[in-house]
Amino acid sequence: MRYFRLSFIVIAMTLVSTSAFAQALKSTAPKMSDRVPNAVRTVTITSGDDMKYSLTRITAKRGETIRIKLTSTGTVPKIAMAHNAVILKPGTNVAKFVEAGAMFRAEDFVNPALKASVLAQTKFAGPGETVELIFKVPAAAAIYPFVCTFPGHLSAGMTGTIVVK
Ligand SMILES: [Cu+2]
Repeated sequence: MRYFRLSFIVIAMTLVSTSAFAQALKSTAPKMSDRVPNAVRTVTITSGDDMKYSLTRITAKRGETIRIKLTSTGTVPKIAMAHNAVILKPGTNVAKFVEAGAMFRAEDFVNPALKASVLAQTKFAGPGETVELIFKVPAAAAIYPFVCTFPGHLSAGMTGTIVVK
């Protein structure tokens, strides 16, 4: 009799703790609506002190959402060497855009007057840091340039394109 009572208690406790556990899981799991749009594809890019993107051509589907993760693998202090990725509207003159931002360090070297040309941008990554952006690709074929706005980096070759077919 005692044995049965004991096993009853054990089963009851197991049930309680299992449902408590399930409840805890339920409350911490993010709701679908809290998440970034589903089917986000992550594209990983690195760049070091050589001021080059590891990937300069990204192909994307119309209407898809991509996340670009940019990691700096360099060692030069951030004040002198930092990298970002700024996606620009098709047809933007990239050289002129970067040149116009050179005086705007506080604005991540993006001239506020040219903000309308920016479709998405990361923050700056210093050594070992990773930054990211989310870009909802418009539903039309186009070529979107992206560039690092840190002065001097475009002339070192730090630019690429997102090709949407
Ligand atoms: Cu850079």
